[in-house]
Amino acid sequence: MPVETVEAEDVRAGEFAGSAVKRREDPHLLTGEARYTDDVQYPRMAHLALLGSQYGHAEIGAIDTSAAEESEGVLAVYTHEDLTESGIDGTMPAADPENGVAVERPLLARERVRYQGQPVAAVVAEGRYDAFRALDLIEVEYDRLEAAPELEDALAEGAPRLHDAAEGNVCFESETGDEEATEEAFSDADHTVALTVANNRVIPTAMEPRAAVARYRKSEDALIVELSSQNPHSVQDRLSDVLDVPEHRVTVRVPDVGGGFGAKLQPYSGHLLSAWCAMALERPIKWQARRTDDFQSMVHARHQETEIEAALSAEGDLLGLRGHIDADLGGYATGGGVGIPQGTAAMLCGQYDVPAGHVSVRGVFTNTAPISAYRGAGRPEAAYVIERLGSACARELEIDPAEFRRRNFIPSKEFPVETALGRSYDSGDYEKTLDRALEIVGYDGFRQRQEAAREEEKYLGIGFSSYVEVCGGSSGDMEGGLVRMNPEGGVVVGTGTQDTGQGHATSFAQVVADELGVDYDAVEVIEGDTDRVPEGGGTAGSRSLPMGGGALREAAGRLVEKGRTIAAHQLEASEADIEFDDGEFRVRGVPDRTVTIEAVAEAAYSPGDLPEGVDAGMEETAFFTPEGSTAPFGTHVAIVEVDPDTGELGFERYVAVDDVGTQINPKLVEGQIKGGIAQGIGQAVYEEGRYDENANLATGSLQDYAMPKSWQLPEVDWESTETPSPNNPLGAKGVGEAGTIAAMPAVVNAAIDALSPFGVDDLDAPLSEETLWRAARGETR
Ligand code: MCN
Repeated sequence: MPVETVEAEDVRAGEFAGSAVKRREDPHLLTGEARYTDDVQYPRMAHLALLGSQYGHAEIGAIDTSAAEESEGVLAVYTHEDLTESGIDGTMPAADPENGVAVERPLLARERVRYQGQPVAAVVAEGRYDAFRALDLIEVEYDRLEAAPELEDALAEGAPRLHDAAEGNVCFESETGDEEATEEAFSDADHTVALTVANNRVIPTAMEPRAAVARYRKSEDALIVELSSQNPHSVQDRLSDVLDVPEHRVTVRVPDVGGGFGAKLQPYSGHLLSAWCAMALERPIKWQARRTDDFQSMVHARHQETEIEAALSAEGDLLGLRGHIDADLGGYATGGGVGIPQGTAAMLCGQYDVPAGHVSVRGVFTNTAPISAYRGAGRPEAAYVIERLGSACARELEIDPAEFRRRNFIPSKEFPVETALGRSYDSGDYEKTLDRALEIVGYDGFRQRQEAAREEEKYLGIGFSSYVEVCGGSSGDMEGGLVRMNPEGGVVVGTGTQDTGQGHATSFAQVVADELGVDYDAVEVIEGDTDRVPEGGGTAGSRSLPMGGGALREAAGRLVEKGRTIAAHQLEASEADIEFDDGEFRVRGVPDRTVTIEAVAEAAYSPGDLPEGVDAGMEETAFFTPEGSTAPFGTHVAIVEVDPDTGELGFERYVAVDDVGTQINPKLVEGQIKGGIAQGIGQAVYEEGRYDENANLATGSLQDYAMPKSWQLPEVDWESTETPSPNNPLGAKGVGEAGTIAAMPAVVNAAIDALSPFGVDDLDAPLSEETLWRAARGETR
């Protein structure tokens, strides 16, 4: 049953956290009050448009901008040279991997283009369509080069080299685990099971494409950029670095965001160039990417090819894991492109107690859009590989797949643990979520039902995914939280996290209302303004609640301590005798001597009412660093039916039991899980970014790139367990990516199980009708 929402006014004070309070964001979003970046207008605002390369790999000769410059409404046309002539170097900071090469990422291509759609020139014009018209008039001399759009093209002998510094197109190599111990485990094994698993390329497709509006106030040397982003402070940093403006003169504001999903973490050429153009032309500049711009030049995600092998005892115990990942980086390495596959390698033990492991990674340049974060960033890839392998091991050893998992789970008493591949998990109880999922799905009778259905030529399959992920910040991360109580009792809170649909204004208000014992409606949440909120790390890696919530709780706790001092003075008692509960300070043992936190706040702004040595004001900022990351987990089970005559896949059942530690708002948690599942199913069944042999993007629009539609998605039976995290004061684990991480292996394993009577034991996602139809006939695509 879906979680029932409650109205905040029906929740008892002090019990907001843990209640499924209705999202306060929704009226604003549903009544058209929301204001996205493209809604931002300023007088004299001009429009920026970018010319993307039409080729995936080419040398650039002369660029003739003269006709574009003459075109109606055009104010300026720029190429890379114009940027360098203005005194900036025109590049974004290069990812600099250990054991690898750093290559520059130009804002506008210099000498060569390495993926289709790479920005080559920029036009600024009075109107948006004036700018688009002028793009067609720019003459670029391209000298086409042989392209390497696929990993195998880029790694082939004699492959075209994308970057002089990267021999064999390899950007970096890395490894994790203990090779010697792993080889020993393999030499002791009774069985080995090997699998090649491809994580298909997906293209993050938020409803709102990228956008920015930049203004420059010359007299103050101040740059103000409004943009659709997940991480305002890092954008501020990047603008300051790339444009050489001191950080304190750069303000970044984020209006409503129509989805980010990881792809809006970093600013792109269009964002940075809007700001540069605003400075150069001293006019407000708007850049609004079109859908096709986003398909071609926003980051893509996932594409990895993995060889993985398990060493097993005769009874089916995992003894060791070894593997190698070839990770597609695209034409340029982003920080995410380098970090994500290394994160995948480290997550490959999954929920299992694997005594020894070793995984190597090779990051490879291809003539495709750069790869970086997309919901889950590295963990969906790992869950897909280990959960496919788990099911393959069970099949080969003829052990029930649920039993194989249970047998190899890390026991709950072992936590915290560090895996053989170097990841720490804070807490967990893996059997509990598996057992509950099996119970809900009715696993006991399933095999008989499957058999009976097969006799009627109905092919049902069940697929398991017992996933774990690591998210929610880390001991090397920090987040700021500001809590201010105004003299009349209203509370304003701010963090450096950034809502892009997750419901932060609701859940952060729940946390702070409980800490201060005030009414939920009295708490206002601010995000997305670098002038108004403390420094922070934005929204990524499901860190906002564990980190931002942790910071706000700490700041609110300090406010209560300050309040205690003031209350002691007002109540003429010793501070040690003041108790605080439900928004009231009381003298211990004297129930009628009380003062509310609101009255204390009022006094805090009247210096005459304050005890000696106490500063005026009721405002605290805390910078929070947790003890460590959090490791949410769960089991998802899909039952699908595949029609071997048409290749059509339908869902009969989808059960998810997740554990994200303590839940602040179960409705938000449920929504995050279900939205995440939709994206995991997208990768499993529908979505794939494809290039042709000339490195042209063949899936450059929503006509060619299949996003799942609501009617194609199953109803999800969702339940949860709560194993608190010991690593943050809320006990909360991140939830924002868990559903995406879990879903894909459950669905692909289910399809393999459904087609097993046809001898199918392997399938490559996405499970298009053609793929499944061919598989039922013994063909691979
Ligand atoms: N929450 C809770 N209890 C928990 C954990 C979380 O009540 N134990 C609530 C939080 O308070 C928050 C929401 O659930 O309102 C998600 O919190 P959290 O797990 O901290 O994740 P983030 O807010 O940091 O969101 C990031 C995550 C990521 S990395 C991507 S990508 C993603 C996602 O969330 N992109 C999204 N979910 C998205 N949802 C929408 N609608 N749009 C996106 O772009």
